[in-house]
Amino acid sequence: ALQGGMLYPRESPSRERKELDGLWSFRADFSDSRHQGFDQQWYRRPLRESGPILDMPVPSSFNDMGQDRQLRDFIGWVWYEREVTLPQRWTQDVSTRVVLRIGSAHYYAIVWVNGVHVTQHEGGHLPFEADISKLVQTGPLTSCRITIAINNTLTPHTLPPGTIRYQKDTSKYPKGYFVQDVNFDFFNYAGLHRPVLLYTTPTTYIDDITVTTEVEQDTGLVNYLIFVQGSEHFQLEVRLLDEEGRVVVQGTGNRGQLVVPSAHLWWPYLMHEHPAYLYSLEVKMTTETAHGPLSDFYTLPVGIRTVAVTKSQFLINGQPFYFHGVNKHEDSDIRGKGFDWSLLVKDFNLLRWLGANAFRTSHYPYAEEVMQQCDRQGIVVIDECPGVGIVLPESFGNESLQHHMQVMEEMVQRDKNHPAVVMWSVANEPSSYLTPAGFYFKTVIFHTKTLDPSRPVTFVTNSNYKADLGAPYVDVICVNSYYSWYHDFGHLEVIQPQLQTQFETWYNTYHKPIIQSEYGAEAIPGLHVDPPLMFSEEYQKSLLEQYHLVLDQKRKEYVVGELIWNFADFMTNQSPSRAIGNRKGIFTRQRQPKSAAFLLRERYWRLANQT
Ligand code: BDP
Repeated sequence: ALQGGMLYPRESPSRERKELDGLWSFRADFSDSRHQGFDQQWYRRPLRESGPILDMPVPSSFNDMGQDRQLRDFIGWVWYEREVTLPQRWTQDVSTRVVLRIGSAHYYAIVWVNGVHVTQHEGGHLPFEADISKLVQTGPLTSCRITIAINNTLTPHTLPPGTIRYQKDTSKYPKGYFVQDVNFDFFNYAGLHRPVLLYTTPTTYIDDITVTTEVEQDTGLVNYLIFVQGSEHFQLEVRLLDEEGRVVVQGTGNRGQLVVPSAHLWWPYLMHEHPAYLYSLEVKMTTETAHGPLSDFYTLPVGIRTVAVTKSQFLINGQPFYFHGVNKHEDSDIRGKGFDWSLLVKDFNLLRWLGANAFRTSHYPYAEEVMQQCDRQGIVVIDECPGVGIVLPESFGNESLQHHMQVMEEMVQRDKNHPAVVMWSVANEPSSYLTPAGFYFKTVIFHTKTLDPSRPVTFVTNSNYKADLGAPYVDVICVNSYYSWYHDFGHLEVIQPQLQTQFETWYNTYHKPIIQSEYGAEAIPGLHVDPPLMFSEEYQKSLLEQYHLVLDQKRKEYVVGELIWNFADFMTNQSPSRAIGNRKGIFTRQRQPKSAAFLLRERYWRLANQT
């Protein structure tokens, strides 16, 4: 299992934050060897001394920043660097611990501080940190230089997987030509995609908190487990505060159960007049050191709610929950997959306008700031790991499996305390019919359930119900289908019989609730054709209408959700079937509605008022 916690860095009386977002120095290694940065040790001195540098905003993908096609499609090492001035109290006080935290770096990252290697990390969608106290607390130093080398290359054993394909025939390709092949449908944006920051804790500190909740009649039970690092001897006090700031219950020790009479439950948005109720768990650690007493404070938002799955229902707080929502991507103009507050607020406003009560983090965990917003607004999340495009046989081997389990550990570690997260998804559309897929998914799903026994686990399938070797292990069947889009092009009349068959065959085989986890059609905004033809706004709308007829029948039985593909248009690799990205958004990439958005809006509000 993982060493150490991954609590979101919050300010408190014992903790400070220093955001490192803004302009960093940047250089892509275009050398023939693609390895010049390491050969010349670019981390040893300021990056500008190594050659020409660019300004690069953080957080952002680097790809769309310039007018340079080579940088947009760059594969290999890029270097980021930032000089930081530190407050004296961070560098002089030996009871202060200074931590560098990187929200995400896609895909593989190596980090140096003042030329000294401090950490490395594999995986483009989860945070990692390094304790840099020793480095910044030696000598009269007031500044430090942070260097991060990032490589976006994907291999059959990365998550998501990919393959580098060389073309050596010089009669057809220029010297050194190679491409990155992937089996997923979004552009492999890269860079420092999420906030980078420094934060402090005392040297004895609250390292991790795990909260799970139960409900008995109208009493809420909050189970907590706290890990402290830095000392064996400490006291812990916990207080649970309501939204008015009143203490409702207190406890002591590193584990316990807080009993909350007449608890306000965390309800999904639209399911209750006061949804998304959040308590605050205030944790206080005190210890004695050679220099006197030391305290650490951390406050964690807590939602009291339960999740359960029956043969035909998904229950939140014991009530049947129907997912009516979207699949998203972290994607927008210019910044690519870079986190952006304006985009966050706009997207959540659009979700509410739509009447969406849920989304899936297709196809990788999203920024922590997004998850916090879901907790606050009562938007239910299916939290998906970057297991997308697992289709080649070599991606089902032991090396891939070990890494997949490591990613699940990091993801559960990061997201376990979010009440909005109601289910883990370990993959999207793998070749789950291949022989090794049975053992592979059994192992990953079992591992995830061990890490977090409190939530159901699924993966999203597009295999045939008979051939799927992973389906026996999931709690909820999530199926993607594109009737009258990728099959029987233009024939909307096939949707009803095919969708009906889909639901009945899956249900009769597994007797588990089903979510239509993707369906949709492309529409180029402004293209109008009636009677509807593919790629027109009318076709997208008509296709959804046909799906809805069957969904309305089956949701009375065992279908527990529908998630449109996709919330917004998004960038993909170039191909003859993608006209500047995937156009299955009901909003454009700029977040303007297509006709289908109004149809879904009417539907989602109607569904909300029925439950
Ligand atoms: C599904 C994938 C999704 C694609 C979508 C599509 O899960 O990532 O973008 O199809 O082709 O197969 O639009």
